[in-house]
Amino acid sequence: MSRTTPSRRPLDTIVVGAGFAGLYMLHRLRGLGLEAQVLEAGTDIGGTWFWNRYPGARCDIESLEYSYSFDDALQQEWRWTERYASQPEILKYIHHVAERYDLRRSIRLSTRVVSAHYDAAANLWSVTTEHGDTLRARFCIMATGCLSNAKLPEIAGLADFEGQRYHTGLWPTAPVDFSGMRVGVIGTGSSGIQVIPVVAEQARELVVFQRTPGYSLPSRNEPLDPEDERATKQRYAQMRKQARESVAGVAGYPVPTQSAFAVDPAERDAIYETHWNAGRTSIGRVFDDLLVDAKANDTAADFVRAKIRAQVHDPRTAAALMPRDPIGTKRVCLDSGYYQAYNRPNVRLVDLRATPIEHVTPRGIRLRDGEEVALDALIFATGYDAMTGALNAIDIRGTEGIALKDEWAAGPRTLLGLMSAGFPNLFFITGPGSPSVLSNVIVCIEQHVDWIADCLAWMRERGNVRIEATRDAQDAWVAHVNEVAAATLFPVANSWYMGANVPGKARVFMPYVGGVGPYRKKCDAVAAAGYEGFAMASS
Ligand code: NA7
Repeated sequence: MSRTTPSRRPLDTIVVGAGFAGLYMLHRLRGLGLEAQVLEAGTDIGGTWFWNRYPGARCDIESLEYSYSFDDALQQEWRWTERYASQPEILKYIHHVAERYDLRRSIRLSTRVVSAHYDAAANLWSVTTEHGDTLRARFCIMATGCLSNAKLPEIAGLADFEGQRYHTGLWPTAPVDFSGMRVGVIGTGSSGIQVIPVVAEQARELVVFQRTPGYSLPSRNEPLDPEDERATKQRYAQMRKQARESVAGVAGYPVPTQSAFAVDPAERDAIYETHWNAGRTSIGRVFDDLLVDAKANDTAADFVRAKIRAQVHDPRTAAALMPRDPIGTKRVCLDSGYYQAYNRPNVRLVDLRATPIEHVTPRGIRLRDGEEVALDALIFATGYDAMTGALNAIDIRGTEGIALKDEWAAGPRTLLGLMSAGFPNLFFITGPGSPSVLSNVIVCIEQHVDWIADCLAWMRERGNVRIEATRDAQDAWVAHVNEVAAATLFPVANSWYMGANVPGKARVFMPYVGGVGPYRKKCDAVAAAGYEGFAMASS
């Protein structure tokens, strides 16, 4: 690895993506004296927080925790204004970080990567962009995000619609005003639940097309109290440590130690009530059997269903909004006035289980019962080809030209979510097989970036230039990931964790459910044992 490389010679590293992961990776690589080029498809940095600028977009992890921890001066000096930060504020933070560490000079914007091919003879990755130019580097690091490949629904006639069209994950940079318009929203996951109450206030009419109702709890978002902020910042080191050792990357969620049936029903409901009032998604983790025992899960699910029912005036709408999956097997949402939006006279819910969409027409949506819902604008809050979508969108080829897409046809195969056998010197940040989307992802991003940076430093000290996951270690890790998932209720739901939202995608539980803290320990142990399970080479 060279420390200074003329631009036409191969780089040390290419990083794909300039979101939270890519930016911190760049900072760490610079710290090691490695030359890095970041390639970013967007017209600006920010990743998820660049693309998801729909009205109401907000983080569902508290701002004091959903932020970098690598520099105490940064975390002490940055001031968050709300308990849960809005998209504009998070993007402002990301811009601040880029300026503060002078990152922009190594980032090429508006540059989508179309292929990444490993040249075994040269031990280099050739990365080609949409503009046709090719860069070469010893290491290629995918910071492409878990939820970055936006997905449109498979509905006939989509292209015929003559009104305005938006996807929450590809929102335009210019503000959109829905005043006076008839707007349709398809999808009621986190994004739909956030966009619906805001658009309901603007639009003349809002029609929500719901396929599967989810669980949402009130966020109880509020301005950050300066005293609370000061107190939190005083114990930041301890809080960050707790988050790193926790199950979900968030401090203050003690690991549950008792069954939902260890307490009587009145006491249980009182406990649920406390969590309902806390403005967090902790309700699904109160007891140790909620995610493994369907009957235990029902006690929490029934509690939340009753709360939903109580918020919605029209009994038919309330009934259609009742979720049926076990609570927690799809991401539990936090909202600001979602259920109340259905009490507005200009908002209507169409339950697609009862009345499916026949097709989209130039003027709206025709339902199977013959009604045509007239619309001026359609918002797709239909999610992502999650976890593997952004990687499979790039033609990634490893040794002997094998395609990552083919290797992963029956589900992603990685060692620790960090590398895949057959693809030397290619790293994934928060890849499938790591806790990633089941956690406060910033904690996992920092952990992966640090692990990769330490690994590169370790290799350089020993003159190693090549690292690859071994098949045996990878097989064992994939088996472990599947085994822990199979012991939970997660595989029961048709979730994007399972690839169930993409027709033809293998139904495999992709993230690692073993917990952020235990996972970190495993990664650290592997590194301490000289990167056990990874093969290294010095030429
Ligand atoms: P999600 O959570 O994948 O939600 C997508 C929603 O769109 C969900 O309600 C889907 O229903 C619905 N959907 C998808 N396809 C269709 C079709 N064809 N017809 C009707 N409805 C459809 O994506 P989000 O963007 O809300 O959230 C993703 C993550 O981002 C979230 O977990 C946070 O981590 C941040 P389904 O449930 O599949 O029946």
